[in-house]
Amino acid sequence: MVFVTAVLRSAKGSAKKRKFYDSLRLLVKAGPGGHGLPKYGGIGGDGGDILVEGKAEAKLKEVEKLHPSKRISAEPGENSLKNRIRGAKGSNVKIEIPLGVTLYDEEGRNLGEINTEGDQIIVAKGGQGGSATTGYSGLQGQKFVLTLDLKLIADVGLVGFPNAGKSTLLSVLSKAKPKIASYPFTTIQPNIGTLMYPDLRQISMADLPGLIEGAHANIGMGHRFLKHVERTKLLLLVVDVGGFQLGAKYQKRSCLETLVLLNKELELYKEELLDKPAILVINKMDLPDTRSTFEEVRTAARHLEECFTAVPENMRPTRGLKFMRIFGMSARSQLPEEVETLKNAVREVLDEAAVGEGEEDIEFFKKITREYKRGNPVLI
Ligand SMILES: Nc1nc2c(ncn2[C@@H]2O[C@H](COP(=O)(O)OP(=O)(O)OP(=O)(O)O)[C@@H](O)[C@H]2O)c(=O)[nH]1
Ligand SMILES: [Mg+2]
Repeated sequence: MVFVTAVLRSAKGSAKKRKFYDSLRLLVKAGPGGHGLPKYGGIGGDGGDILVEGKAEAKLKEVEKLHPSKRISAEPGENSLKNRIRGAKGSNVKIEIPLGVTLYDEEGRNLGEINTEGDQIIVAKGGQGGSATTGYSGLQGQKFVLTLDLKLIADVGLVGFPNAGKSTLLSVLSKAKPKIASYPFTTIQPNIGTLMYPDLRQISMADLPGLIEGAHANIGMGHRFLKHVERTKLLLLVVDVGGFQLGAKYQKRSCLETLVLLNKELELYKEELLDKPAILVINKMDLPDTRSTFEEVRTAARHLEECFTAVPENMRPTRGLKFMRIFGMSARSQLPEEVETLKNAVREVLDEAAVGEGEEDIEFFKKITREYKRGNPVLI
């Protein structure tokens, strides 16, 4: 018994150490305005604001360390004085936060996103200084619970059921050393690896915890991690050619069923995810008798919508993912030819997608030039 407790404690401790900070709540309180001086018509200084600024190397964990009470207050504005009729503004507080953070107020309203170094958003505005219009009392600053929600930014996101070989694949495509094991939910926090190319091009790839049926409704590791997929430009779906079974009590899903179910989970979470370019890897091809399943899944994946009948009606997606490339491979075998082919395909598909984006820009500029020539300048 002692032994079990000790093991549990140490497991708990290590999980704590490895905690991945992707969300932080802070009570922000902007400074109140200083009081005015009625006798002289003096105006109090405005209270200090609280603002956030994007910094590539910032970490939410560090923000928490700097503000362990999770309360951040800005200074009040100075009162109007006889010898200083206009009170000085209270100092602002700037919180440096990582890129890829969305800000929410306590009602869940989106206050904006920080995606680029130096981006700034005033989250809580200081109170106005007291003047004739306020009866010379300084007004209170804004005060609320701010949520900082971090979504990873990676070029490619690995998506798949647990145990499909996502982490193994990341470890063979990059130098990352994620934990790999033969049980589901080995990955409990996202890992990012970098794919390096001979011409020094680098592509980042995020290995995410496995998804299971109901992930959109937060079953399994679920929703919490699906949000990271939103920020990637390319989805790399990994399915186990042998299918998936969570445990003896659960229904076994064939390889094709897992693919359709992943499609469904992505769709239920956010339909736009289905518009992202995608690559499919049918993994574990080293296992015996996998050829016919591979052929079946490859053919089906080319027109996925036609195969939705493979799953019960309530699990069917309405729209299918479009795979730009489909591969069968064995991540564990690390065959250089397979690894190189996939690595190059990732790059090609990202580049093809980027060309698409460029074309949209060209269309946009053509449109504003046309409007401009017609004498209708367009505000951008
Ligand atoms: N036979 C075979 N086994 C593989 C292959 N790729 C991965 N595995 C094994 O499958 C198991 C799961 O691999 P992981 O890379 O941890 O799978 P994962 O998708 O990251 O799993 P989660 O983190 O739980 O979502 C490990 O035992 C791997 O060694 C493969 O190509 N062939
Ligand atoms: Mg993993």
